[in-house]
Amino acid sequence: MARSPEEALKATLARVAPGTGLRDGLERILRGRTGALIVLGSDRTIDQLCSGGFDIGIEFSPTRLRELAKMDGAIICDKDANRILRAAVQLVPDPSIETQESGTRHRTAERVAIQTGVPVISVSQSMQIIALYVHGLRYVLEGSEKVLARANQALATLERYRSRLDQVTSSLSALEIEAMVTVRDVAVTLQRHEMVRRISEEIAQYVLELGVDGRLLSLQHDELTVGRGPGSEMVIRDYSASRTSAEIDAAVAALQGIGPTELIDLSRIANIVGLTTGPESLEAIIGPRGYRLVSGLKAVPRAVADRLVDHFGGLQNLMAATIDELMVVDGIGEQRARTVREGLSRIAEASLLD
Ligand code: 3AT
Ligand code: 3AT
Ligand code: MN
Repeated sequence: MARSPEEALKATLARVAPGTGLRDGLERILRGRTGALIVLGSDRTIDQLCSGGFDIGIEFSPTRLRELAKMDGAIICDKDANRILRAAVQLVPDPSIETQESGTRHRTAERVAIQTGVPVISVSQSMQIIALYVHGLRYVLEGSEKVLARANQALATLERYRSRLDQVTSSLSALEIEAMVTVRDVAVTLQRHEMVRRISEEIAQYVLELGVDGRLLSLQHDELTVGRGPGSEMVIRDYSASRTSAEIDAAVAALQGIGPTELIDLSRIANIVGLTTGPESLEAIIGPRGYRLVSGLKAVPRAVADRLVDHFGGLQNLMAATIDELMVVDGIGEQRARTVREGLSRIAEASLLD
């Protein structure tokens, strides 16, 4: 299970979120002004860095953690913080590992996390902060009020981004019906999809970090994400030179991986998802295959929708198809052909009205 450092950090954030016993213990230590160095997990790599201390092997409790933190040295818990395994341990990580920290506690925390991949928590006595070290990442925990303030800003941003995405999406649909889509229109739609995805991801992390304090935020976030149409994948399938599902996945991943400055650059987006191969104009007209619009038709299963699009090789042909022509496609009987015909007409009318 090779998780990325970012995913491992998220898992650790969830483990120390408000409402957990571990967070309660950390807050007690902070209030008691003693400081602590806590290792979240015990395996051979950790054992090799441990010197001295006492084997304890008791069930975890916040008050026990706080009492043990009064001693010098580190506390070793199991990875879910269900048990406290050792206390007053001196950790001896590889001193050649680079660390940005000063102070023996924080240097040790960072080095142990990098060397073993096991998360380490430091509670600083002098600075009064709780920091997580996960692989090479450092994350300072903040009080729920501060996190909520940022989360609420992100929520407002998501709302604005979503309504802009809805606008460009319905304008794309209208242009598709009229066969007047340019590379620019597609790139803008993908850009907006990605902006929504990013801010939504950020909120999901706040929800995780807030634990029990994030319940309302979580509901508000859900409300802004349910009933969302298909994501960027459908747009890419409609327009990209990439065709196989592995290629489509790669294009989606490439879009999700680009930096914030590249995301402003429409030509770059067009290029990275395979809309164009060179510096062709953003104003070039391109036609959709039709996956996105057809996926909006009710009563047409995904596999049948795909066959339909593949058979007609473009939205315009599909729009022009008669009932008899539709019925040639495997999985389309007369009933379904009528439904498709009516559905497509409705989409056409709706987008002309917009
Ligand atoms: P006291 O009797 O409390 O003074 P101690 O052996 O209990 O000594 P602590 O763990 O309380 O020692 O550490 C006290 C400070 O000593 C913390 C740190 O600033 C310094 N210190 C400990 N070990 C090292 C080290 N290997 N290198 C540099 N400074 C160290
Ligand atoms: P504060 O911000 O003062 O809490 P610091 O990085 O300045 O942290 P200190 O040198 O003051 O750290 O050491 C404080 C305590 O941290 C001393 C000891 O209980 C613990 N500590 C430091 N290094 C280690 C280590 N290698 N293993 C176990 N405990 C350590
Ligand atoms: Mn200190």
